[in-house]
Amino acid sequence: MQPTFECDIDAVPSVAPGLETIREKVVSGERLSKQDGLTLLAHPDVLSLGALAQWSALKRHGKRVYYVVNGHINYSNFCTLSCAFCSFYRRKGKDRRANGYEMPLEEVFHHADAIAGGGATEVHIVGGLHPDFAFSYYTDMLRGIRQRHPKVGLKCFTAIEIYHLATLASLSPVETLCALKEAGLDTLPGGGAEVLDDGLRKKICAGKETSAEWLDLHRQAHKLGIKSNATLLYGHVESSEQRIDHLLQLRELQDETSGFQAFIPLSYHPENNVLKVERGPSGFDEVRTYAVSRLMLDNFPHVKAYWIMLTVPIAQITLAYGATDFDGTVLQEKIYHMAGSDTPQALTVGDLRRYIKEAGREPVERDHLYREITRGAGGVLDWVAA
Ligand code: V47
Repeated sequence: MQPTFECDIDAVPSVAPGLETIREKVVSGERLSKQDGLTLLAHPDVLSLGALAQWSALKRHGKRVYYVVNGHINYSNFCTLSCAFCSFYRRKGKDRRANGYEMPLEEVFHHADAIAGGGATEVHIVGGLHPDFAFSYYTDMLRGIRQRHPKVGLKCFTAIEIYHLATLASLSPVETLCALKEAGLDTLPGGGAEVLDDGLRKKICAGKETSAEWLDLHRQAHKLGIKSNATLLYGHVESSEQRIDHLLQLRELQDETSGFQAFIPLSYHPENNVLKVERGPSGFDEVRTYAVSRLMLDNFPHVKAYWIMLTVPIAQITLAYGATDFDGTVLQEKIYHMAGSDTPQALTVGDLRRYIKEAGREPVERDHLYREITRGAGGVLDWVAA
């Protein structure tokens, strides 16, 4: 039998010695400083971090935890970059490794049909920086899916892909975003942020846009009314200070635009790439990073548990460490599976709801804009008024 979940939001969370001042700040709504972030990251008592982050999550959303019925399309892994942490990319014509692929648009549409046919409200599309696809490949992709599935949210292309498309189209990044929006783009995923530290970027993703450029692309998207997410790739060669500085830069941009919907900590998977790290982050580091993210990013609506890379059990535990979004049914993910993730390729809605309930929370289906959804007989969608 499941124990009942009782959490009194009016009760002050109890914490280990050394965290009392931070607790007072959290409870009174005072913003945490860089030093607070470093103190939290270094603190050995993860249960205290969980108590604080869970209190903060419950204060925002009550017991509600959101999930989305979605699918991923990774249209090609050919890429002009060779990021050291990435196991997904292949250099077209220059790579002796197998598994390079690219999808003709008909194949993309076929996958989109399967995802939408399974009741999805969001399709997440990203790929490598393909060396010879034309800009029209991307706009035709969006138009084609939009025409076939007018209601499905299209969360497509990282900031890094958008810069690449801007070069292809000889447009500015803002003009490129406008053209993609006109073709059907709804929101941007949070990829490509890695760690917002230019010295480190030179080591782990040489040739990729700078931190300021990643932030500016999201700033411009937000100004155009395009909501987005942000990620942090952690648990490799970055320092604690770099992690916290990353969060502070995101928090500052969110103060300016309010355009981020969710933050996703991405734990590093070390297989099949050249960034020499013996193992990825431990379970303790994962839940600690979730809690610290929830507490530092006081202006982000959600921290998202991406079970594909966390594993389902750890993802479920992050619901006690500040996560309020459990992403998602995720049909057909490739990036993590090529980096050694052995999680399943998809979960059913029944699985997702059960995992959330087991954590003592109430599952709430959302769409790509976090509008609540109810499904009538036969899975017919009904958007609950915001
Ligand atoms: O930017 C690549 C990461 C990201 C590895 O916005 C790796 O809802 C760990 O951004 N180990 C792409 N991480 C995925 C992404 C994402 C995922 C889920 C949801 C959302 C969202 C966005 O994957 C890349 C990079 O940071 N990545 N290789 C690896 N070996």
